[in-house]
Amino acid sequence: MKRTILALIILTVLIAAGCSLADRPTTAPAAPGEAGSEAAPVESAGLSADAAAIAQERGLSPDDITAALKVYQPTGVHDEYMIFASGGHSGQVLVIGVPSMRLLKVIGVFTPEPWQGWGYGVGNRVLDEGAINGRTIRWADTHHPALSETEGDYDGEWLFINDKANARVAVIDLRDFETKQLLKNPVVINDHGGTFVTPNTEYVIEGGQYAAPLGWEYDTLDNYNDTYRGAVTFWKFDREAGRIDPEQSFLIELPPYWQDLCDSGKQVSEGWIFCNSLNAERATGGVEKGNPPFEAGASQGETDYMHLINLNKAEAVFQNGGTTDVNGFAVISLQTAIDEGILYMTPEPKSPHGVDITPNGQYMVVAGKLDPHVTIYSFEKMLETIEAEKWTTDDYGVPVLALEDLREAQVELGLGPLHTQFDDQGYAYTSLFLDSAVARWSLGGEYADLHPEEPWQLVGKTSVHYNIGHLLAAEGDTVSPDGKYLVAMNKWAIDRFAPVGPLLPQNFQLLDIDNTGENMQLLYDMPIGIGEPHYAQMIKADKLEPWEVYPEVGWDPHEQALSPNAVQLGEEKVERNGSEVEVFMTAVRSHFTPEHVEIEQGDHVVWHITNVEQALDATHGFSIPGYDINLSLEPGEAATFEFDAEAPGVFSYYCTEFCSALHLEMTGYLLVKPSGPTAMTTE
Ligand code: RUQ
Ligand code: CUA
Repeated sequence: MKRTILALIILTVLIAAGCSLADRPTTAPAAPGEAGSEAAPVESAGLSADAAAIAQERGLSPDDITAALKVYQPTGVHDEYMIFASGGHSGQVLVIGVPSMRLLKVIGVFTPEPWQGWGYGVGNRVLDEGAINGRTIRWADTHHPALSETEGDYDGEWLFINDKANARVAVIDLRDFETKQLLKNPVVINDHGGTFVTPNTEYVIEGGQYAAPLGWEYDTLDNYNDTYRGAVTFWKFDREAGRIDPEQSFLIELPPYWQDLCDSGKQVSEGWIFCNSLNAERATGGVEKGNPPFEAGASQGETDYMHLINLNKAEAVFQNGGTTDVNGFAVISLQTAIDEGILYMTPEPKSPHGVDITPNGQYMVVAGKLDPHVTIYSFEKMLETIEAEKWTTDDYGVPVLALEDLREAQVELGLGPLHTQFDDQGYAYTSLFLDSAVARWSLGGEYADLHPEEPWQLVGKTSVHYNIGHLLAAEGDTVSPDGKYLVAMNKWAIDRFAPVGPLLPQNFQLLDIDNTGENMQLLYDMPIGIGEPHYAQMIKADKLEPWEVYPEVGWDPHEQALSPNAVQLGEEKVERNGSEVEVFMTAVRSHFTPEHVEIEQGDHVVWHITNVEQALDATHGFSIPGYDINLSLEPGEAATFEFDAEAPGVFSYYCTEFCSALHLEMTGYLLVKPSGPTAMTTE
């Protein structure tokens, strides 16, 4: 009997998690034009005879034609929005234009990126900051990018992203779209619910995931309840310095409940942080020992816990020295968090995933993977309940506020609700993983006047292809969402694209949400051929002010300042000091100076190059074969790299960017003369 129940639980969870093949679409690929309602004659779209003939020949429906017209960007016309998307396992960030869905850039972050010279010479010093226990880590599982905010709105200045696998956080400067800092969390080994920022980017939040002893200590799973812990980290961002300051950062110890996603309070709820969790059962797995597998064990209970964290109080405790030290990092203990009124919890239905705060900051929206509803909690009711000291406690003594006391509404949406975004017309949008759909539903409270429907109701659903994870609307997680566009980030592509072997691309689908009511038109499919993107944010492109070229010739992008090693035209030279050789080189169309660098085997070489150009797009590359050197020198950029000339021989260095008609001539010889008696030299 017990076994049957276990089997049933496992089956339910498997199906719910989308692991069953039965819930995958098995239909043949859609025929062109199928997305359109009926095959109405193309003339109804009012096309010219030429255009109508093309549409006819390609089998395009009127809906296809409007979709095409909504996304097409004539040559030279820039996109209205820009998406910053996680690059998943690639460890990078993808930049995509909307509505065209054209890939604009892949930003090298945690992983070497040859075109940008990221990790082959100069990039190493940032990548090396991400080392763990002295081990170089050259990949990451990036999940949640976060644009910097001012008063709860994207300001276009900075971008942050987490590495779930290794609990690392990166800082990217949007003046040059380059990564400036990688940080390894010294207390936890993995994360998930990050990065998110507070409304003025004072803090970059990194939520936890799989509980473990803090500080990467060892303990057996028998002691799970006592020594395993969850965590949420608050990284202090220093805008002036353009860096996170670990000295001003701290972490709060949490019960071992597998904290999942987090979101920052805003407007009325500014100063609070909300994180959900998914294993209140504290299951420890061990299916091979006859225990329930994690997926069943962690899904037994009816509810998990949303964590309600008072950041203002936590900050005060940190500033008053109320922390302990773990691996040199400030930690607010669980007991302190309880005693100081920093931490409360409230139940949330079955294995929740996303927690998203409405633009006015008044509601926390939680979606449960195994529950067909979204649950809407009221921030005001939360404050009242805390004020009234009305709570029970969990096993660790954390105050637990009753769900009924905080609940504002519950809306039934469909199967597998995950994440929620907002628009400017009083609607929320929730991804439905199992239904493979985007649900539009109406918000209540002060939003009720913005739309014609009753508050807290499902309004419409649009099918997407397939198994959507996150979704993002234009500025859809800020205090002032734009509406207009929504992108479904689909985990499975199945039949959407021409086959490319067993590993299929993921599918970003663009939806038009610039209207009210049921109708959200699916406009475009964009295959993503790298990593597994998770979250992304969409910003109005005119909020970004990236540099066209570096501000001065000889600029060091890492320091964002003029480099002391800048080389100006006419100052090129090679200096020797014992076995130390220093090269000062310039690059300009279409030559390097010097073109001969003659050194001895065993020399240590420090090599500076400045691209002295200030013309838009006049980038040069620089590579030395055999020495793993590859740089990208954007206009004005100065770079320095070092190596030991261990291998003798003739190495032709050359420019790797097709910069001019005489690009192939942009080359030179590195002559490394063998030391000692040699066979190779003539004589
Ligand atoms: S999450 S699995 Cu953002 Cu839905 Cu990482
Ligand atoms: Cu410079 Cu090619």
